[in-house]
Amino acid sequence: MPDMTPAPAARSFDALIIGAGFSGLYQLLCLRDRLGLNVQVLEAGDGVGGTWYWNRYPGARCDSESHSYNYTFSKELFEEWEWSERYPEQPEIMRYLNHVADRFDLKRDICFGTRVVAARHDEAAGSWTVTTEAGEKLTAQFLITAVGCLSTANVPALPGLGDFAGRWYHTGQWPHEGVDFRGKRVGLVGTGSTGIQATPVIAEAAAHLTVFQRTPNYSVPAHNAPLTPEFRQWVRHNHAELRRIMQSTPNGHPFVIEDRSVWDVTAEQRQAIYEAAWAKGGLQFRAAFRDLLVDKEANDTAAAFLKDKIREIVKDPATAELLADIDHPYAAKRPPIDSDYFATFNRPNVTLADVRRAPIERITPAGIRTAAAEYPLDIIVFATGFDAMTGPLLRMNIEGRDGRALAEAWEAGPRNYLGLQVAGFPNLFTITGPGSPSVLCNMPVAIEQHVEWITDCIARLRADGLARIEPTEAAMDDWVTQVNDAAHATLLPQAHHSWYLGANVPGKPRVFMPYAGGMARYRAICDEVAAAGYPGFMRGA
Ligand code: N01
Repeated sequence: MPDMTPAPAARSFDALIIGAGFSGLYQLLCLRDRLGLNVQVLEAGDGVGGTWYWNRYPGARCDSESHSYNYTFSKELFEEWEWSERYPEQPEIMRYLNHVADRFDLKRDICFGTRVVAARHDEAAGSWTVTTEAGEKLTAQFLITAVGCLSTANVPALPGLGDFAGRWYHTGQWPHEGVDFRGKRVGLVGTGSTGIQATPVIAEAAAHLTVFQRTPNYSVPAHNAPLTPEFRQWVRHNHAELRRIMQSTPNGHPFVIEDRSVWDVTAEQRQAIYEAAWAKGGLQFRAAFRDLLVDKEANDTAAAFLKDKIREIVKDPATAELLADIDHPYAAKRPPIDSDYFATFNRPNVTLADVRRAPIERITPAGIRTAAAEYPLDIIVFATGFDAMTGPLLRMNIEGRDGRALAEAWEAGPRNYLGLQVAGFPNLFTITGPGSPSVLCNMPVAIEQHVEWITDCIARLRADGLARIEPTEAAMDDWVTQVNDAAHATLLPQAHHSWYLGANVPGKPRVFMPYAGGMARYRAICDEVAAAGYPGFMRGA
């Protein structure tokens, strides 16, 4: 007898939010508690944390300073939380986000362990239907992606990986129980921010570590340390001032870029400035001069200083030359900061393998074979990054009006208006999507701006008795031009192997994805659009 049980009706909400990291949590709070909407968050992980839930690799730590790596929307929340170190470590960030979720009673509206596999807009109903991996369907008027920019792991398609007799891991999908490196021969592929953080920690534990370097990278010491009680007290008493600075600087950090050119000072003064910036450490190094990211010759002075530091630190001259053989301007790729990365190559149990000149040919059952040698390994760690920015959105199979796939709309690269909405995809908002400052900014600052803009936009829509909003094609075209122009006014596109350009994923369109015009300028543009009644958007009943 056929099963006559009717399919369960789709659960219906005002808004669905995908992801429970920094952005999803705050978006939930804003829509539920400020606007009074009926909201559900869908989260693939079994807990809050987003990027930080998955990236548990050894040494995982944020490169924003801790007092700026938090929400600022609540003075009370800001003042009651105390970070322990200059840069927050992954477990501490998880504690912070759990604290926020509990403090604002957010978890009751989050479905954990729920991965979204499809989202389709229904024009007649004016709603989105979201399908989960378990087959459940949920509908909502508004769909907001809070999926992060770096959440789709990029495991290189190396032949033979399936035959490897040891264990392999991607840093962005790290096992919760950790990995025991003791007595093991470990190969680490990738020298971006992740590889540079993980290398010293794995080297301490493993019998031997081989670092497979394709593109050498700059790195500035983090100089991580416990925060003093005096500093913590200063932070607690300066919420408004810190928020003001972070909201007014191009990268959303709590420091200002020096208003001087590399060419305003003598070579000796410049050297002293770089030495002081090196001694201070962190991302602030690139704030030493205002023209480091726009004038190649100015940038060359910083690049030369940093390469000299590598040669000073690394004792073996051949290894030092390989590490310092950097072919992109400083900070044109995301600049890593480290704790003893270069010094780690002085350890007797660490080897550097140059896979730019001698590429990896295949994974064998015993290890990694390059064009030059075979490296026997027990464990391979892929610190090979992410299908950044577009990857997390495209893998959800989003279909807008008339079933048009986002993947098709973005075939030649992402196109949207203000990094927030896509024509043909009504009421879909993408927090920190491509076309917004996102990864070029201290993320919580970028996230708060987007969440608050989206919240105000929905509130205005409802107050005006309207039900839908989407941008015009013309507004999108203009914004794509602005995103391009902003990138090309800087040196950023000169790093031809950068994930900002999608260059790390074979076959991905080479388009500079984030908006490089600076967070403060971007905020002003978004605010002007809202204040003017949303020109460039179509709002309707
Ligand atoms: O990834 P990446 P990541 N064979 O793409 C190499 C944030 N983050 O995870 O440059 C050999 O930067 C690749 O080489 P190449 C931060 O925004 C922040 O390190 O493509 N090598 C590169 O060396 C960061 O930028 C923090 O030639 C291969 C590396 O793998 C972003 O996340 C910490 C390869 C990937 O570097 C991503 O960083 C960590 C192959 N087939 C991450 N494929 C902090 O806050 C790729 N590579 C501190």
